[in-house]
Amino acid sequence: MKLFFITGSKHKFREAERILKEYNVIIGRKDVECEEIRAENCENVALDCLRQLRSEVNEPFFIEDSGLFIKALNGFPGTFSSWVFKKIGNEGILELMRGKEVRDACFVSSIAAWDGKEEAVLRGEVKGYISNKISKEKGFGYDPIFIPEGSRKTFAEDHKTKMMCSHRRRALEKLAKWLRR
Ligand code: ITT
Repeated sequence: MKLFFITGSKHKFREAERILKEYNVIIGRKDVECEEIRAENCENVALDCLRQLRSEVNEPFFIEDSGLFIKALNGFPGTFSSWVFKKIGNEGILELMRGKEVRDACFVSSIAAWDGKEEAVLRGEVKGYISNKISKEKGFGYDPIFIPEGSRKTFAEDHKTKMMCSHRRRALEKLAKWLRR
């Protein structure tokens, strides 16, 4: 079955392509816009988006809504992560976090999928911390400021670890399992 990942993000697509290949799931990319609703959690955003796109996309597909939830900021930027990143970036987040001792954060990935018959919502998350500075290594989005639990390096500094334990991997593994059901 050919499965499409509908996303405007090449980075998200590349990661998903690599991870799903391990499960013999081959994906293609399509970039079709959907209007993201305001919601407290990524699952609702992803499911609403899936339902909007079902009338436009005829093949099996999935979409993903991800977000960074920072404890000391009451979950901000959460479902607004994409917009906030464009507006204030990692510099802005570190500015908001200045002087905060509790640096816990959680990256969430919510996938909404349609296999031609049924729909499903699959969630993955990884707990961690917001670093004190932006790491210089490559990595997209919030990768240069997110340190996963049990590590001292950001996702940008240690991409190998990211590919093993990320929010995206955890949601994609559930997707692969659901497709095989
Ligand atoms: P689509 O909605 O078109 O898929 P997007 O980039 O808008 O692409 P999201 O709304 O899911 O995707 O992403 C929310 C933000 O979180 C966005 O700014 C990303 O850069 C960031 N983000 C998502 N996953 C990330 C990851 O694995 N590492 C670092 N930042 C990530």
